[in-house]
Amino acid sequence: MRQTNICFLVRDGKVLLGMKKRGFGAGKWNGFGGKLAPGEDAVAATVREVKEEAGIDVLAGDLRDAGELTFRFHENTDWDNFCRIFVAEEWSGEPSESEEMRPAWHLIEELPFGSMWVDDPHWVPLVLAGKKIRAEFLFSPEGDVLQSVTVAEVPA
Ligand code: 6OG
Repeated sequence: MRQTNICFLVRDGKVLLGMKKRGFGAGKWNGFGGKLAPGEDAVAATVREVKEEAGIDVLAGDLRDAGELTFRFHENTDWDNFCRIFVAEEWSGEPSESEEMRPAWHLIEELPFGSMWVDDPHWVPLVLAGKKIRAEFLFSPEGDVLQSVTVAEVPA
């Protein structure tokens, strides 16, 4: 299964999300992240993706491990991915738009769920509240309907 990662930058009750401009999940707000490159671990890949997609420098030691997600799709198994979640409250630099993402700050209390993946309401608020989770989602073939949801809080 594809190994991916996702990272949320959090400060003052707000979270930085990126509007995905192309590829998988285009048109949706999401955390920053992507696939692991060969030989990379999840932390190194997250540091690289946050820089590439948002122009932000985050240190490996400032990434909090907020758990993991397993996404499965009927038929489209090449969309399946196992995703490590990270949250950072310290970084340097100002967000800047990349070819892949347009970053913007959102109030944590007012997340734009109408333009996010349908799984997100089940777990994003938990990780932004400081929890560590393990979750599994089964999607319809088109990726727009959830057929099963399992979310568990795990010890940090
Ligand atoms: P690239 O293909 O752009 O990496 N990702 C998901 N994020 C959410 N919220 N829900 C999903 O449900 C997701 N599936 C994948 C992982 C894809 C990026 O999108 C995340 C990566 O950060 C299906 O390289």
